[in-house]
Amino acid sequence: MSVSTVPVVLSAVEQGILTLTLNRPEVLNGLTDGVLDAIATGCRDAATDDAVRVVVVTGAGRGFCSGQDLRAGAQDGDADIRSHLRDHYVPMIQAMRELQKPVIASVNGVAAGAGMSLALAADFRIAAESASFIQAFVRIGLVPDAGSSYFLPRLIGAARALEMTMLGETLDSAEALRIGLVTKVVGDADLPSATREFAARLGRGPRSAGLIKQLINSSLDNDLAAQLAREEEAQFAAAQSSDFAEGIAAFMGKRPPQFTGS
Ligand code: LHQ
Repeated sequence: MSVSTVPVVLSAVEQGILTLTLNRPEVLNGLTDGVLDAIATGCRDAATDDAVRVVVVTGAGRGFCSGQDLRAGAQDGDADIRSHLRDHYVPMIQAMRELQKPVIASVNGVAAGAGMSLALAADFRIAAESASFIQAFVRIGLVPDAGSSYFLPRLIGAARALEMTMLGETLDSAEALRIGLVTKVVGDADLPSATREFAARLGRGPRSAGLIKQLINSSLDNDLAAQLAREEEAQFAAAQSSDFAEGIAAFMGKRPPQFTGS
């Protein structure tokens, strides 16, 4: 038996942007434990790495991510879906959400099942024209997992979320843009440069950007009183940052600020 040494997720940092590329193109980047753990680790490491200001997740080849690798599951004889979700899917989704830095899904092709969940857990989705989105779970008799049932109604409303998850139909990128599922759609060849440009803009942001991510995400689960308390906490933290001092100095000096993310 030969063991492949090709990494299932490629990792590269360039100009403050950490790009995690799912690298199983022969199965449209189907998810294995190794892939899930590598994304989780990449996001956790990014939290403490000052060289990383933004994380991009994308796929090698013509697919973004086809969801759980259905063949790997069968091979492993992995009947315990609950521990599989708890031990590998949940940590990945939480690492992406808890990271106080922006995460962009650069959706280069089909995002199906938990592959769509992965895209939804990102803070922004930039899609190639040929990208598509499928809540494929129902097609094989399953329910949405890896956060799809949480993110989808919040992004597109309950009625549309029900339609997508119960019918399992394919949504093309134009329709995804129309209903607000993606930030922008670009030509296939332009996806890497459009992603870089968007990531670079976010990467020039201040320390408060990470706190803003937390605030907006918590607002969907909190009442007004709880959210006002969160704002107070976050504003206190932002006011301690050197980027706030820089923001004020730049305003007074009538010059653009140079934020460092600290
Ligand atoms: C694949 C896959 C794949 C393996 C394409 N696995 N090989 C589930 C269970 C347990 C625990 C946790 O959570 C979950 C959550 C889930 O994610 S359930 C949903 C799993 N995903 C799916 O059901 C999607 C399955 N794939 C498809 O429906 C199609 O491949 C899509 C619509 C994504 C793309 O269709 P096409 O563009 O026509 O490509 P293709 O079907 O020809 O696929 C290309 C190759 O990739 C092919 O292999 P082959 O050897 O024939 O060239 C596929 O078998 C393989 N592949 N998805 N998930």
